[in-house]
Amino acid sequence: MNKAKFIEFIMEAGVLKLGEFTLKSGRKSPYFFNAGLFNTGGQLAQLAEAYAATISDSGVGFDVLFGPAYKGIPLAATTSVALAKDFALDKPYAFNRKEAKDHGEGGTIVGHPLEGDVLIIDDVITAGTAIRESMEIIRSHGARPAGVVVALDRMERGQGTQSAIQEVEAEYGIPVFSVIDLNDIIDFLTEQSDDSTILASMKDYRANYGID
Ligand code: OMP
Repeated sequence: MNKAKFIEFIMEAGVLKLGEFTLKSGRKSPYFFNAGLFNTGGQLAQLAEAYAATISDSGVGFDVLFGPAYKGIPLAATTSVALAKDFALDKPYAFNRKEAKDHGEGGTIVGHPLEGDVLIIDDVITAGTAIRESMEIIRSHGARPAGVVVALDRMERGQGTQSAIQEVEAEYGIPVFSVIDLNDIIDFLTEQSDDSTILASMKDYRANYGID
């Protein structure tokens, strides 16, 4: 699926919405990507295929695919299926519980133990807060982060003047890959949409919160 087809897909699924939204960071955004709204098997299959293609194209080496709770759980599960079926890459996967269990199997990690090089799969990076939490989980299990793959890179400034993704790459020495980024959405809207107000607010947002 190329980028334009992926953007059509997420708009039709109601996952990418245009309007007015307040983000976790407090920023007011003219668009929002809600991965929780992928809610059919067919949609998950298409989404997983897009993540798997991005991982395969990146060539990143890893031992375990890790999806942080909650939204990362179906992403890790379905993407590992797509990697095995479509890309002959049968990799272990894992996710965490938010609450530790003190009986039965115990612990916070479900699936394969977090060991070796761990590729994180998540929905969106804005300011990088959620991704840093995943890094801590991986390190606390004695494993190493190998990289991050997200559906959408919002291309926003992180804690300093660089983008959140550049900061994560520099701080942890790992690559970050995305299926699409904000520029892809703006390019798509430039070609498809005749609503110049939306396009203008997207560009304003990029000018305010993006990097130079
Ligand atoms: P950071 O932790 O700032 O990188 O923001 C990423 C998280 O914000 C995601 O994991 C979501 O919980 C949420 N989010 C979205 O899901 N979609 C968006 O378009 C924007 C955000 C957000 O609040 O920044």
